[in-house]
This record gives sequence, structure tokens and C-alpha cells, in this order.
Amino acid sequence: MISETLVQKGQEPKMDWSTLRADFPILDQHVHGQPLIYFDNAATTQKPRTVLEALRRYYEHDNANVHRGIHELSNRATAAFEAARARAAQFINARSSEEIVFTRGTTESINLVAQTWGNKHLKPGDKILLTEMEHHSNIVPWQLAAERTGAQLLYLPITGDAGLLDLNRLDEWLTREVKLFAMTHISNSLGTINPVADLCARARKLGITTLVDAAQSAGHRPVDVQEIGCDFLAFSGHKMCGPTGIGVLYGRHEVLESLPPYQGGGEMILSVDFHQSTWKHAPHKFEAGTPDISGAVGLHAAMDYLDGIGRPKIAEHDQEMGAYAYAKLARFKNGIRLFGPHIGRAGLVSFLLNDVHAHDFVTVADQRGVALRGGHHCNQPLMRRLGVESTARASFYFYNTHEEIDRFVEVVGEIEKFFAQV
Ligand code: C6P
Repeated sequence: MISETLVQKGQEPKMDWSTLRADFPILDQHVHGQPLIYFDNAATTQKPRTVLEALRRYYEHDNANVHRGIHELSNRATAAFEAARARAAQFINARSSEEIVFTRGTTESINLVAQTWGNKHLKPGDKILLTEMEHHSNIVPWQLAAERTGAQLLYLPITGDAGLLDLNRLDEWLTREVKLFAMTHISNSLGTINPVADLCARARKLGITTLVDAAQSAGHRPVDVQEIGCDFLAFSGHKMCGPTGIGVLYGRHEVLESLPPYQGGGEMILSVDFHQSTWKHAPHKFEAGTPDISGAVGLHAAMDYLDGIGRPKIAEHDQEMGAYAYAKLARFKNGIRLFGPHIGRAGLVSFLLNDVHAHDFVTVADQRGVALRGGHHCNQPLMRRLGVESTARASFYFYNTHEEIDRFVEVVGEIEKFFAQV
């Protein structure tokens, strides 16, 4: 249950975001003697009580292996696991649960596509189009696929520090030699929100298969695979209030059905002989071995929780927080470099302060209770493109407040002064 979150103001119910914090026990603590300000939500989000309770309830009452036992607990565990799959299908508006494969997260989802779809469809001379803002999880699996198949990688450029895709040049890159176009929905380093529905529509006209990395979007805004029109979409439970170790690969049913298995083992087979085997239909043929059952149960609770708030409201709040923090940081005129779009950004800010290394910045911020991330954020090619090694990043979620951003900006000022003296 979401705690008292709505207050009436005239006719419009208005969200009182700060009260949601009470749903997250971890936020109520001090670190290094200071109240915790958790601004590392792009790395992983915190978990509300409903998710923690769902995990506990599952282990206290229903725990058993799925799809194999004929006893009551196994039936209950199977029902809970499959209910989570149906909920995930509804969450992203897939046509059916058969389009939902449970994986360990975005990274495994993309590897699954790169191995199964890549091995089946890529050949020497084919091109794979990525963008310069991709996370390593949407680069390295394709590099491995390119090595195996002789395909080539291309990167759609960004415009510079403003971090937008250079869409004026899309036609140069999106040609008939391209067999797959894989793109991030929201950049974890820049906060750019890409127009994925338009990009997929352009690709579809040329018969190009598309994959959307929704790691930073699925828990932050409505994501509708039919509206986006992608063939594949990947996301991680832990970045949207769910547990670590569970994620989703969406695949259009006919595409999934046409692919070979990803891994072999128990649960994905129809029949096994000493020399050959046959597979179940999708999605089960992609889920070898015992899956993360409790993870799926926790993810189900997380999806219910997020939709209890409303993803359109979360998206608005994210953008408002991103814009608020960006505007405040932009006031540090002397020597702050801000990355990503000026307007229409997601709920994160990425920056470098004077000559302060991002790791030093983040270490000092931690001493003041502010949890940030500093580094390349698994975006090394993007960092090189921007001409930096790393950035400091503050990433927000709906439980963060304006007061926390104000305190964070004060801390930025303190750190600026501190390093100016050394
Ligand atoms: N980004 C960050 O701090 P996994 O690890 O599989 O749950 O997610 C990988 C991933 C894929 N795509 C994007 C756009 C991402 O942001 C991430 C994870 C974290 O930015 C950890 S590097």
C-alpha cells in the first residue's frame, strides 16, 4: 500500500511526494553523521515496504520450485511466478505473457538477443547500428556478436555536451545494410530521453529489427511496447523498486518463437535424448534452470507500487527534479561543465566541477551524507566522445525532495570552495 500520498487541492488530486519516503525504511538513516541523501537511483533504486513484504510472504508461505512439482507449494510458486509474467506484460502493454522472458536484468536480456537473434540473422557485411550514448551492456554483447558473425558496428553520433542524438544525420546511418538498430531510451549519463517510437518507425520502414534499452525508463515513465513498435525491449527490476537479479526481455512473439534457445538445461525442454533435445515454446525455451522466483514476486509488487503512484506522475516529477537541479548547478558559472540536454531531461544531472576529479567529488559528498556516482557510468565510449574520463552524477527518484537537491547544491558549493584552497 502506498501511504497517504494524495492531498486534495481544489479538484485536482496533488501528489505529496515527501510522504512516499515513509514507504522506504532505508532512507531514514544517517551516514557519516549526516542525514542520508540517496541520489544514486540510476545505479539502483531503493525498495518500498510492499516489495520487502512480498518477498518475505513468498518465502514464509509459498516457496518451492516452479513448473515441476505437483504439490500445493509448487503450484502456488508457479502461479505467483506466472502472475508476475502476466503483470510484466501488462506493465509494458505486451500483447501476451508469452512475449515476456525473465532474465537477470537488462544486461542479460541484451546478451540473450545478441546471441540468439545475432547468431541466427547476422552475416559478414551486415551492420548493427548503436548510438554513441549506449551503456556497455548495449555495446559489448554486439561487439561479441560482430566478432562471431563478421557483422560491423556503427554508432549514431550525439551533438556534443547537450547529448542529443544527431537525428538530422539519421538517414546516413539507417540504411538497408543495417540489420539491427539498438538504442537506449534514457541515457544513464546524459539524462537524454530519446524519441524511441520515431526511431523504431524509421527502422521498421526499412525492415530493420529494433531493440530498446529501457533500463532507465521502465520505472520512470509509461513504456508501451506497442506504441514504441520495437521488436525487443529490455529492463531491470532493481532500477524500478524491485529486487536485484530479476529483469525482463520483451520480444515480439513471432520473433521470439523463431529463435534458438539461449542456454540449455532443465525447464526449457520438451524432451531430451542422449544426442538431441526439443524445446518448449517461448518464453520458456529461454529460461533454463531454476529462475529467480522470489525476484519475480518482488518485481510484481514493485510494478503494482509504481502504478499505484502512476508512471505519468513519476515522469513529470523526474523531469521537474532534473530541471530544478540543472538550473541550480548552472549558477556555478565558473567552471562547472554540465552534460546532457538543457530542457526535457530525465531526473539526473551529470557534471564536472572545475578540475575536481569526479571520484574526489563523490568521496567528499559522501562524507556529507550525499550518495552520488562518479566515474564513467559504464559509458566509456561516450566519455571519450565528450573528452572526459568521468563525470559526477546525481540521479533522482520520486522519493527525493527539493530540499535534498538544495542541500546537495550547498554541498557542491562547499566542495568547490574546499578544492579551490588545496
Ligand atoms: N546502469 C548506472 O549506474 P543492469 O546492470 O543489467 O541492471 O543494467 C545495465 C544497464 C543497461 N543500460 C542502461 C542505460 C543502464 O543505465 C544500465 C545500468 C547503472 O548507470 C549501472 S552501470
